[in-house]
Amino acid sequence: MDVNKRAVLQPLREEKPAPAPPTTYWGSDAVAASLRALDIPFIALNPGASFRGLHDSLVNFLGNEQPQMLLCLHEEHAVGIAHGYYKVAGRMMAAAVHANVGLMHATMPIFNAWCDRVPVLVLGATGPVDAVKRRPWIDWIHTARDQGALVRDYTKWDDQPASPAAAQESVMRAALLAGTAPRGPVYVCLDAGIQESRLDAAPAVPDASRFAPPPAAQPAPEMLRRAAKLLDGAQRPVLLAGRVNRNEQAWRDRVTLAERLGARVLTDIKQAAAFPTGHALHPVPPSTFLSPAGAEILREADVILSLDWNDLAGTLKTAYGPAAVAAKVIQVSVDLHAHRGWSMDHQGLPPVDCHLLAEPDLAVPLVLDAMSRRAPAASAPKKAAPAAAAPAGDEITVASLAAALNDALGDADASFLRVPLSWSGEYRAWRHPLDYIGADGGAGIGSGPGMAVGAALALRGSGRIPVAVMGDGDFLMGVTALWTATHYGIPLLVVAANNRSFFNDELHQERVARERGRPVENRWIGQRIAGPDIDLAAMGRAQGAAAFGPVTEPAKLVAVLRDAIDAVRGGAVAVVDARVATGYAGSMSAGMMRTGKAEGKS
Ligand SMILES: Cc1ncc(C[n+]2csc(CCOP(=O)(O)OP(=O)(O)O)c2C)c(N)n1
Ligand SMILES: [Mg+2]
Repeated sequence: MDVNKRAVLQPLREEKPAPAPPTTYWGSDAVAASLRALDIPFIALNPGASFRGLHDSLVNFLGNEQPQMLLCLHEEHAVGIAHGYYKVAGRMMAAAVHANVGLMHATMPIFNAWCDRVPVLVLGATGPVDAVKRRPWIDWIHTARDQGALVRDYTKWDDQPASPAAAQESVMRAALLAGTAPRGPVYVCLDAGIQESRLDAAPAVPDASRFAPPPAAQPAPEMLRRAAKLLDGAQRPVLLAGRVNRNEQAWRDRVTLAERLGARVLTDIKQAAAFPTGHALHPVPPSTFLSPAGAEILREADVILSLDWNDLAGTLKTAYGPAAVAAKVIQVSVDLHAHRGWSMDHQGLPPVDCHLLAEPDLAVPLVLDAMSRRAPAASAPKKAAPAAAAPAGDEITVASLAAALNDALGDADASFLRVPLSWSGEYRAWRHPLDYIGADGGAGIGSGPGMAVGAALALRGSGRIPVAVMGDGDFLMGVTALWTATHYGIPLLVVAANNRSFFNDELHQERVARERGRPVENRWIGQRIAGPDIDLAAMGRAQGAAAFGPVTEPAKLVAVLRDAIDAVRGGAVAVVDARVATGYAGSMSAGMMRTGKAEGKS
C-alpha cells in the first residue's frame, strides 16, 4: 500500500447539470429558492416521483449547488447523514424522502435525531391532494390524508402547505423551529400538485435573516444568583457534563468551572465529548449507565450541577436509590420545552432546586462571572491510573482492538464518530470537543454508517481522521450508506467490531434464562450472525471502499489499521473487518446489574 502520511483533500464530487436558462417557473422552484436562502449546504435524498418537481428544481433551477444533492441508497441514511453532519458542523442539512414509503423508511433516524435534539429539515411529498390530478394506482397509494402523523410525535413541527407561497413560509418556519433550542427534526410535506403548478414569474427569495432563530435565551438573574451561591458554598460539588456543543471556548469554560470549584466531573458515553476525560477532575471513564464509582461520587456530593445531563432523574436514582437526593441539584437545560406525551425520551422527573432555563454553553460563563470563587480549588483529587492494556490473547477483543487503534493513530487528531456497545470509556481519552460525537440519541441500531458518513462529510478539510467503530449488527443494517461516501469522496475509516452476533441481546437472553432456570447456553440462538459468517470487508469493497480483513490475529491488527488509516489519509473510505471475541467490557454498571449479571446495554 502506498504510504501517504499527509491528508489528501480531493474536492467533493460535484454533479454539474447542463445549464438550464430559466424560461418557466414552477411551484417547487419556490421551495428550492427557500433552501438556497437558508444556506442549506446539502440535501440528502433517495428519489421518488412524489417530489420529482422539487428534484428538477434542485438540479435545473439551482444547478445542484447550495444545496448540493447527496444521493443515498436508503432514506435511513439520508436522515442519518444530516444528523451526523449537524453533530460536527452545528449546521442544519435537509433530507428529502418519497411519499409514504420513503418517510416510513426515515422514521427511525427522525426519532434518533429527535431524541438527540438535532435539527434536520425533512422534506417529503404526497401524491396530488387534488384527486382529479392523481395518476391511477400509484398516486393513490402514495397519498395519505395526514402523512405528518407518521412523525408528528417526534418532530418539532410538521406542515403540508397548500400553495407555493405557503410552502416558502412553511420551510422558513420549519428551519426557525428546528434551529431553536431544544432543537429537533421538522417535516414539511410538499403536495406534488403544488410542486408541479406553474408560476407566473420567478419565485420570491425570502430574506432568511428575518426568520432566523432568535439568540439563545438567558437564564433568569435570580436563578443565576442562586446557582452561584450554591456553588460558592459547595464543599463537594459534582458537575454532570451532558449535552453540550462542539465549541472549543465552551470546552475551556467547563474546565475552568470545574477547576475553580474543585468539582469532580462525570460524562456520559451516549453524549459527545464534554470534558477532557484524562483530567484529574474526571475520575471515572464515561459510561452508558452510571458506574458504581460514579454513583459513589454522586452520593458524596453536596451540590450537583447538571449541564443538560440526559436522564438526570435516572442517574440520581441509581446513586441514591429510593432515598431523597441529599445534594442540592442545579439543572442547566432548556430540554423541558421538548417534553411531550408520546415518547418517554424526556426520562424521569428529576428533583431540581435551581433551574437555569438556558443552554449550558451560554450559561457556564455567566455562572463563572456570578460566582465569588475565583482561584482554582487547591486539592485536585488524584486521577486513577488508566487500566493497563489487556494482554494479547489468541483472539482480538474490543479492548485490544481499541489499543491497536490508539497505537495505529499515534498522535493524529482523530474524531470518533461511533463506538460500539461493547466499548468501554477508558479505551480512549477525549481531549477535544471533536474527539467524539456521541451516539444516535434513540438507540436505533443501523444508524452507525449513515451518521458516520454525515459527520465525516463535515470533517473534510479539518485534518482530523474520521473513525467509526461499530458493531457488526449496526454495520450490516446501514452498510450501503458507505456508497454515498465513496461516491462523493468523503474519507472515513470504519472498523467493524465483528463478533458475529447481535451480542447485546445474547446477554438479555442469558438473563431471562437465569431468571427462569433455563439453559443459559441457548442464549446464542436467534442472535448469532454466523454460518455463513458475513464478509464485511467484501461488503465494504462492494460500496467502493478500500477493504481490509477479516483480521483474526491480534498480532496483525496494528499493521492493518495503519494501512487503513493511510488509505483514509489518501482520501479513501476504508473498512476493516476485525473479528472480535464476544463479550462486553468491564463498564457494566449499577443500572445494568439488577440481577448481578452483565447485561445488554439497550
Ligand atoms: C433498530 C433496532 N433494532 C433492534 C435493536 C435491539 N438491539 C440493541 S443492541 C442490538 C445488537 C447490536 O448488535 P451489534 O451492533 O453487532 O453490537 P454487539 O451487541 O454485537 O456488540 C440489538 C439488535 C435496536 N436497538 N435497534
Ligand atoms: Mg455484534
